[in-house]
Amino acid sequence: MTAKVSASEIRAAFSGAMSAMYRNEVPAYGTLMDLVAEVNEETLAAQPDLKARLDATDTLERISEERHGAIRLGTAQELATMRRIFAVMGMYPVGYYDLSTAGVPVHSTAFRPVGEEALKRNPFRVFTSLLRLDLIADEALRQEAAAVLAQRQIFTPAALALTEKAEKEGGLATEDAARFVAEVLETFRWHDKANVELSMYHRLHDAHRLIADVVSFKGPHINHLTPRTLDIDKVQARMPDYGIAPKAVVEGPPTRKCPILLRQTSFKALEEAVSFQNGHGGWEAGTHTARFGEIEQRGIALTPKGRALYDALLDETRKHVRPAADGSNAQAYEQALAEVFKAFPDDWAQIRAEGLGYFSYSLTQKGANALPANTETDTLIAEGYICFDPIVYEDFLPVSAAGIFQSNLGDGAQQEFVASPNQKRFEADLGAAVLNEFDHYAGMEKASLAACLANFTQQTAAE
Ligand code: OOG
Ligand code: NI
Repeated sequence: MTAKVSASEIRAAFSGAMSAMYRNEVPAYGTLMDLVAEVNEETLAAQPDLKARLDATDTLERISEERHGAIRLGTAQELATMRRIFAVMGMYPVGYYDLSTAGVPVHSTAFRPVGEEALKRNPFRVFTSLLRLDLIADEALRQEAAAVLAQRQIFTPAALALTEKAEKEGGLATEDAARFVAEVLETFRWHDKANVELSMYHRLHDAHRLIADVVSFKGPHINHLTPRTLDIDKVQARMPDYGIAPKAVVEGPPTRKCPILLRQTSFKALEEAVSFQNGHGGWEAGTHTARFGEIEQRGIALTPKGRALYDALLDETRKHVRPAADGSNAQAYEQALAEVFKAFPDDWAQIRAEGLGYFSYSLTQKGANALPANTETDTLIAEGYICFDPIVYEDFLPVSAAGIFQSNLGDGAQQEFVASPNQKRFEADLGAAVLNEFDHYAGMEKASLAACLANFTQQTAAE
């Protein structure tokens, strides 16, 4: 039997290939990457402590690499097949996000590596949305859109064959893995020739811009990639100097000493030339706006209690000031956000004491030398035997995601849908249940504490 390439290696190769393709397709994205690398370098130079910490826990040279991308699929079958393809790369569906409440007719999950080792090797994930034609009022248009989608095949025959092979044989050998990456990349490629006529595109677009984006094309073009920044405010502020237009506000929590969850911002999607079918076997010129670049900065994963507080504070902020798409009240929004979030503790020990966040526990030198028996965890911490570090949030936030969607659908594209989360339907279409992210973080926390305390049992047993 030939040796198999690990799923994480395939994912790393895929993430690299995707990055190269997207930079080439969207030059503004390359500019954003350069800006992110520059700001990350400055931040590390100014904060030697941060640099030392990242050096110990992360791979410093990969700090500015892509952390995620996003696609929008049209049918249940596309989603189910995508799940099998991502599984070959060690990416599994985590979380369910209903975006209907935010005026976007999709629901989503994030395919991502699960577990510390895999995340460390390569954290690349893909936010994957499924279009919900059921939210479109116009029955005739809904049927036409479904008919167009039923005609397309977004995967290459070789991608499907290699996925089957990987499933049967428990992985892929070197050559097959390389071929797999190249074939799967095809699904994410941009197509400047539309599947539909311009008149149909306009009708889809009028129903919702996102429907036009999904239905009009041969495949689910990657619509953005997202590197990690160590200072999101700085990158946001500098984007205009680099000739790229940032969205109005940074999504998520405000700037804090102890970062929580996820902050993200993007540059606005570009208008690109597209050829539409003219109905006589020829083409007619038009444009479409879909592709952009995004950046993210992550903080601690919150417990259900912490998350409820976060959601409540965000809600309250937005009751005072709703960020306008044109940026006219961006400053007022940021001020309100900072003010309201004063109610969220900004100190690790307090966040831990109040049960708001998940932490990873480890023994200090003192604890490794000798761990006193039958002692409460809090006492072991207070006396310096055990220390705790925040567990990083690896998932997404529906309000933030909606903000990213909206800013790229153009101003004035706001639309109301009846809130209709339907996780059961999504999972039936996916062909699997999504993992619950809270269970996952709680498990990591518990395991880290158990590992500390196991040390204690071993020592006493040896005595
Ligand atoms: C996905 C938007 C959501 C994020 O980072 O929250 C997202 C999309 O526009 O397709 O990527
Ligand atoms: Ni994103």
